[in-house]
Amino acid sequence: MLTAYLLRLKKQVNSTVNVQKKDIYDLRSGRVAGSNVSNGDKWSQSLQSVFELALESQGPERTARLLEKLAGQLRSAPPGFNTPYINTIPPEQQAPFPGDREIERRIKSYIRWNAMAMVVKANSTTNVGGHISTFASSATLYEVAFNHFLRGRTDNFPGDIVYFQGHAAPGMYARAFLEGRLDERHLQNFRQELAEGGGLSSYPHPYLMPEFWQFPTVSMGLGPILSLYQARFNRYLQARGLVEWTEEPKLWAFLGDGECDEPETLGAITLAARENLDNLVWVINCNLQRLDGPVRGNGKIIQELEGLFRGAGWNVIKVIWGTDWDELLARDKSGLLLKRMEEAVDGDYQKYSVEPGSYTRKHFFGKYPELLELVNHLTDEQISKLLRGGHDARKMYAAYKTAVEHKGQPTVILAKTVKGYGLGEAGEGRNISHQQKKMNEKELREFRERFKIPISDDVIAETPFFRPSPDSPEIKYLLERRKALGGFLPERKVTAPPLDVPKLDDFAEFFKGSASEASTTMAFVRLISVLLRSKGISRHIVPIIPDEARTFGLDALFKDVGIYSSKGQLYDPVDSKSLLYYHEAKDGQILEEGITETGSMASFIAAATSYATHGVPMVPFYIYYSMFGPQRVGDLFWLAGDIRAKGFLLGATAGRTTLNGEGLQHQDGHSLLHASTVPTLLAYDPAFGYELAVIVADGLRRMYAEGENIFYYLSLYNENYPMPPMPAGVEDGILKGLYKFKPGPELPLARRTGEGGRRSGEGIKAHIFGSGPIINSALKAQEILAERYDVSADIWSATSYKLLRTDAIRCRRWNMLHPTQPPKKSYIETLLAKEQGTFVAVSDNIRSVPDQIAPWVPGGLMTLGTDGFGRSDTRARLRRFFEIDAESTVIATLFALTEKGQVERQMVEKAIKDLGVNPEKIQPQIV
Ligand SMILES: Cc1ncc(C[n+]2csc(CCOP(=O)(O)OP(=O)(O)O)c2C)c(N)n1
Ligand SMILES: [Mg+2]
Repeated sequence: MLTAYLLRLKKQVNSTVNVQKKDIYDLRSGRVAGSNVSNGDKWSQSLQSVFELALESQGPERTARLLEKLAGQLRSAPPGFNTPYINTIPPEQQAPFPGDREIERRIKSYIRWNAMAMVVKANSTTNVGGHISTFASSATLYEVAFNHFLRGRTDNFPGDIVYFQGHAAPGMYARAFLEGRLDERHLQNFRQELAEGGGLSSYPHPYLMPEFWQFPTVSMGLGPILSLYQARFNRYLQARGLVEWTEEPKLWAFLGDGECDEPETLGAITLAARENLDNLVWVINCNLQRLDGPVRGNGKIIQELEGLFRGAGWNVIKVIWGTDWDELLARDKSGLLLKRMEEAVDGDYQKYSVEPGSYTRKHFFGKYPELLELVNHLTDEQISKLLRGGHDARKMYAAYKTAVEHKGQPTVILAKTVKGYGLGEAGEGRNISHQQKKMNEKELREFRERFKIPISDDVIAETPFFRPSPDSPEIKYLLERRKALGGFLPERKVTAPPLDVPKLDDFAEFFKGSASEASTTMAFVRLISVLLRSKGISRHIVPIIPDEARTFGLDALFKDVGIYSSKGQLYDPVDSKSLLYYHEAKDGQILEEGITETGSMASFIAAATSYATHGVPMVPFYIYYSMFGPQRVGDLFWLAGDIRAKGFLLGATAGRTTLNGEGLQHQDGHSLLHASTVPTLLAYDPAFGYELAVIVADGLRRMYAEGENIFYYLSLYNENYPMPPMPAGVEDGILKGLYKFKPGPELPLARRTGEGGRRSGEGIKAHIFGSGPIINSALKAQEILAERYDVSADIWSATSYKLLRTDAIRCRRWNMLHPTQPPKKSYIETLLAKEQGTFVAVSDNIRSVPDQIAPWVPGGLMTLGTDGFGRSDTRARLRRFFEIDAESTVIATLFALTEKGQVERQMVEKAIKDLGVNPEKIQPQIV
């Protein structure tokens, strides 16, 4: 049947034009050559009539199947979404290059040289590392963008948002050097930030270079996913009327082809198509190599990516071949050149970039005699210099122009390059290219010749930096281009005004407490609704949820502030009649991300940096299952610190025993420890609603009124208990991490003496630190200790072990470095100095969380925690299992007292029996 169709097709088509395979490729790729326009038209008409014929006789379904089969046969690649292995933009449709190619080439060469010199120099005297080959392959991608597309910030334009490939950082520094923004000393100190006078950070780190870098990228995959959610966040800000732009900024993400193996890179690309993010352009530097070797030696990374992106709904522009190939392709009437291009795999192409032209002649063109003839007029040298698309400014310009003008879809540009381009034997196309950091004198000379750098023989071995004088045509041109495009990039400027944050009094309702039982999650839901009504900041609040609103009781917000949807709500929700219906709106305030903690973190980061990116401070509250926080997306937590994020992360359903029933994969007892590792993250574990309110109020003040570059992590729990009123004067302690919540009873001196009891004549004192809902274990233990064992235990609420620890470390360090001056005392030391007795901490987290402060607790700290895997069971049984319930806390306190000699060991044994604890029960932790 298919053959019959093809025959009919051929007959039809032959009646209008002469069928050639290349024409089929042209049609397939949408290429309609200028000179072939009429041919193309005829082709199109002919195919149209065949199509109509088929429809008429076979019906739509059968026709669709036949066409699909036919299309599959025409593709040499496996069925999918591929076009032929040629440039997407045919030469006739290529926008002319508007710049001065010669000057731009020279500028690019100087940047290449300085980027290389920076790394070589640093590694001649140190071992600090650096990369030459990434930027060497992408210099043209960046230079065309810098000279013609990337727009800087002006008074009425926020600037394009650009994610630079981390390993290409030397190129960005080298450009800033020519621009006069960095001087020789900076370049000299590349990767030597602690050198005198400062240096340059290895990669884009806003924390380290806050006036230069905006977006950290070097952990592969994070730049790409940030860019997706940032592009959507830009639309969110617009839709909510928080920004007004005469022109919309574009987002550009430059990334590596190897980086596309990261699930973070490709895992969320459908979002951009679904949201019609035509403000987004990805430029993938397809140098066919990653660190160890080829990305897809046996296949073609460009084709693989094309299929994926097209399938995901993106506009794909392939820039594979440089201008030199246009003429060869035009002369290739048989389609054989294209066939050969499609046959060769990336491993072959890598080899062609390493071997001399004679090799390519023999092995690439030589496979078919007709192709050898096609390049007869070229010398081996000329063949070796046939450019790949990503090294051709004209091709890249045309691609960028098409990309920025494209409407309705995001665009990805797949640019084929050579890794280590220009390094010659020092690394061009070699598998060792990524790690190359040194060049010998011969290699330096060759590099200099190839790029015509005016550096003389007598100094070349020192790899001096080269910067033409400020009135040279190159510098003038470069500065004029940046001026025309609005200013320099990258550049980070913070212009956000402070926010009118609510005062502590505005949270008065939380300080009164409530007799009815509530969880800290419920307290948070109440708190966010207060904030959403607080005039000064309500519009700036961004609630972010990964499909868990109902779990946390946040679905109440759906109706009130709406879920952001660029399309509004095109349907009548099934629950439209209910009070809390699923309400999507174009100006919705909630970001309901679906089941993606990675995407939600990317949204959090976009909102948390809006103060710097857009000059509009936003206050994200991202609430999620705490187990799927730093454990799942820890690298993004780390990045949030680097990027100077501000906002609140709320790890809900926290606690290895408080989240009962769910078991090992859900019950979190360690995210507080993870969170404690991020330097700018304040990690809190509040027990009561008023603590939560005090912490959030102070956080708002510090971040949004005082402008501090910090962010917050708070554990939230789902256990209900009465929320007590706030004791007087505890605000400072809440914020610093520890305060006395409930003093123990005044006990008479020993009532019992002798065997099995306490030692006579001593008032026995203990202190129990509790946090989160486990403070209730401590409170109950307080009663048992007093009633049954005559021990008076003070109960403390430990809101932040991390903050207590960092403060203590700070003081001790100062004392060490100022040994003869009066020593400073940390908060915890001062607080506990007055206290007698033994100290115990009980937590729903692993012991390492409270252990953080052990060195500063007088007489040491006995810690109880939830080390080990969780189990699904009831809270009571789980707490006994992990030995953090009231009874276990009593036993631990008594035991701690025996270590001080205040209680006889028999008393502990008795308590174990009295309280029904099995001393032979299994220990939860396993190794
Ligand atoms: C998450 C992560 N894993 C590993 C690395 C180490 N690494 C740095 S560069 C690189 C290879 C990059 O290859 P590609 O993305 O193709 O970049 P290019 O070829 O342009 O240098 C690797 C594995 C990293 N930076 N981040
Ligand atoms: Mg690569």
